[in-house]
Amino acid sequence: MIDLRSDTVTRPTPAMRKAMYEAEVGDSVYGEDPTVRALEERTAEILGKEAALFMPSGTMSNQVAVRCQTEPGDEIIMDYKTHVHYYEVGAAAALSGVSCRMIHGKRGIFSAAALESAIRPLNIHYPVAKLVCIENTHNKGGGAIWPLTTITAVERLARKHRLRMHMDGARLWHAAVASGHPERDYANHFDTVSVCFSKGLGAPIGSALAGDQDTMLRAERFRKQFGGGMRQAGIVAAGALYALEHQRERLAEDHANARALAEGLASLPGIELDPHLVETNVVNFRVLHRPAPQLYEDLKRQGILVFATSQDTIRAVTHCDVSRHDIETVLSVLARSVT
Ligand code: TLP
Repeated sequence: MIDLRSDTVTRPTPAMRKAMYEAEVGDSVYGEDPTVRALEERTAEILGKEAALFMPSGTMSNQVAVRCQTEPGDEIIMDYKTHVHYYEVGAAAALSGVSCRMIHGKRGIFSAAALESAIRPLNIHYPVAKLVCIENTHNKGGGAIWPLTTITAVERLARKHRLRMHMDGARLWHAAVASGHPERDYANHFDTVSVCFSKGLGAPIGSALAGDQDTMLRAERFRKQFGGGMRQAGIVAAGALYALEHQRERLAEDHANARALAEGLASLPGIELDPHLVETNVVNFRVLHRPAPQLYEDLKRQGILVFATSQDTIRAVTHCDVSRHDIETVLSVLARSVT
């Protein structure tokens, strides 16, 4: 199978498994797992933050970030297709008791002006806005990278209104490699940043939330409350640490493969997409002449997995287990299947 459903499907390499096998471990809830601590320190260093906390999943990192920066009844503001709201099972409402105020951005990205119109004045009828969330790269936005100038303007406005800033950086590594701006240049603008090790970086499990010491102390309590306090987690942290040190640079290959896929797709008659919009490893395209779920089934029968994201759109994500040869195979199968 060529699996383009997501970059979450990657398998650990033999070298990564060896690092996991050999990991020194301890009870991480007591702060005694040396491998978890090493991963947290390295993550904080890369992001330029005081501290980081290892988490079981990106969803938990995001939701702990929401919980530790809001109180029930508050409001958080983000683009309407942001993972925190769109794909996290209503957790912001269920676990933090907050409502989500939506901005209709472009490919997941919104301007300071759009944020300004979403911020309501203090009034007895309105929830109090506390947090702005942005996602970089933006998953539903087709892997779009937030320009630093836009982030800077959004932050300036958020600070003026005393709002805190969270970045879902599940794929921040991709933004850094593709833009040439190191992760910390983005992270600088945020109080909290979540990152994932189990997507493009190829580790089997894990995420981290980073921020200042005080916020991370609060986050640690909510991680425990949400059931995310892990014990000998060094086994999995070792995979994440290996991924962090060895698999970041190679993301450029995934971006090149995504671009090759996009360019090939754009030349097929039954498909609509603009390859120039493919900046990282996510390729979203429209299927013009058949229902996307039907094309999905057809591809599956031919050994290719994609994600039908609606009746007429498909998402394909490149990652370390997909080669250039696989991309060529996918293009030749699609050329026969799209019409
Ligand atoms: N995204 C998954 C699905 O949930 C859609 C995927 O296949 O892309 N932030 C972003 C931007 C994400 O894309 C994801 C996963 C998460 C957070 C959640 O990470 P996990 O799956 O570790 O909870």
